[in-house]
Amino acid sequence: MEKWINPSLQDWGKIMARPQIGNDDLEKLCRAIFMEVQKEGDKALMKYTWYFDRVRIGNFKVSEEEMEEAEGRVSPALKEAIREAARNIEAFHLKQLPGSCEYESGNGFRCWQEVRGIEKVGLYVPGGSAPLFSTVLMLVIPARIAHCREIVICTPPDREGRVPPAILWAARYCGATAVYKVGGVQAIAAMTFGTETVPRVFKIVGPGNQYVTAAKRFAGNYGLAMDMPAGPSEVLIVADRTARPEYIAADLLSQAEHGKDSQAVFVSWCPDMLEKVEKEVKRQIGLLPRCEIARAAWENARFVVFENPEVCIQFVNEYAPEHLILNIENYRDYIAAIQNAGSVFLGNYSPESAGDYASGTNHTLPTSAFAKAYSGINVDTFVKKISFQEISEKGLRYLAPVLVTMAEQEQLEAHKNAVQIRVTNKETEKEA
Ligand code: HSO
Ligand code: ZN
Repeated sequence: MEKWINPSLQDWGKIMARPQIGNDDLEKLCRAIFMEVQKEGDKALMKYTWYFDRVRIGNFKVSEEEMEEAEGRVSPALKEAIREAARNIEAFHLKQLPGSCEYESGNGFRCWQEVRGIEKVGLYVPGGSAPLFSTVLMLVIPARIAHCREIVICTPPDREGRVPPAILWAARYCGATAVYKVGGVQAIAAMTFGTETVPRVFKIVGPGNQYVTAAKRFAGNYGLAMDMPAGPSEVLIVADRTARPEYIAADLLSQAEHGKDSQAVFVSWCPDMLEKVEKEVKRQIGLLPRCEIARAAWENARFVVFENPEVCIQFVNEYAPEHLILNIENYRDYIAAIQNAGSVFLGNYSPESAGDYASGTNHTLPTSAFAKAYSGINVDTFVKKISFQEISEKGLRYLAPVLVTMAEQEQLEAHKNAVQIRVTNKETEKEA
């Protein structure tokens, strides 16, 4: 852990540095795999699944029998927990569904906008040491609320060629159309072109490692949309003396246990809080089953004392954390000043874990300061908007002088004609 006391502005860059993501080699790898998947389809998926995941898969689509088997392998307690989480996530995301809007000019024309779900979306659910089935809820539920017609999931198989039962159960429960046992760059390529078994989609959404992220960017060359680039997970906690050091330590460690590259940042204007939190972290970290990962991540942790609350908030907005926890007494006073963050947790009783799983907010969020320009996953991620207009003859006559003047200035004669051909007086035409 690195400690800073009242760092000067020049040092902020060092404090805020995240691990670099993206490089040329990844693009080369993507190009090779994409080309092969485009040409060879499933055959290429089999080759790369053997190469990267060390398993031979005959059929990538999770079968009905596998789904049934998963049903029996998920405990009733976990099913009930998933149901409650899904209820909250659904209720919150339902509120996000955008409606149509209209402009009525009063001069014979009107414009409006309608919302449509993206027809086919591909959701990527990462594998790894502890597969996070909660991500299934966070991706499928908003896609379903947005009325996406086809919601497919790609997720890597384990060495036995299986997908964790909780992922399959959650996928079916939340309403995914199908699950495919394929991960990595090859999965993204499969959803870009479509293969014999994996369907082509229009947008790819979901977290992933640097390979998956590079592949999502690469899919843009073929017209696919994506959600946002993903980097290692991070949390920034701001606390004052009303905060409980043991809570802060627990939250920092819940971040640290995600991965060795996770980043936990703690800032305060109360210097004594730093010592207290550090002591708590030392006590709690050794008790964690994933303490090896947490200890490695702790190397990237940063503890910073700033002059006052205002400077803390200024730092928050510069850092643009994926998760922000405001553990301060009068946190409401600071909400309006928060400009850049993925998701914010307020007060002593809002741990990040609540939003990770079940309170209703989404946990797929912008990392690496992308919160300056990107939102986390929400219903908007899965919709697009179409604009309409209806102009009456009277309306076009009203607009004609504007349109003609502008078309003349841009020297686009055909544009001008398209207006004039409609408004030129029929009687005058006959006489001419
Ligand atoms: N904190 C992670 C999400 C997660 N945590 C899933 C537990 N399971 C990234 O926001
Ligand atoms: Zn988490």
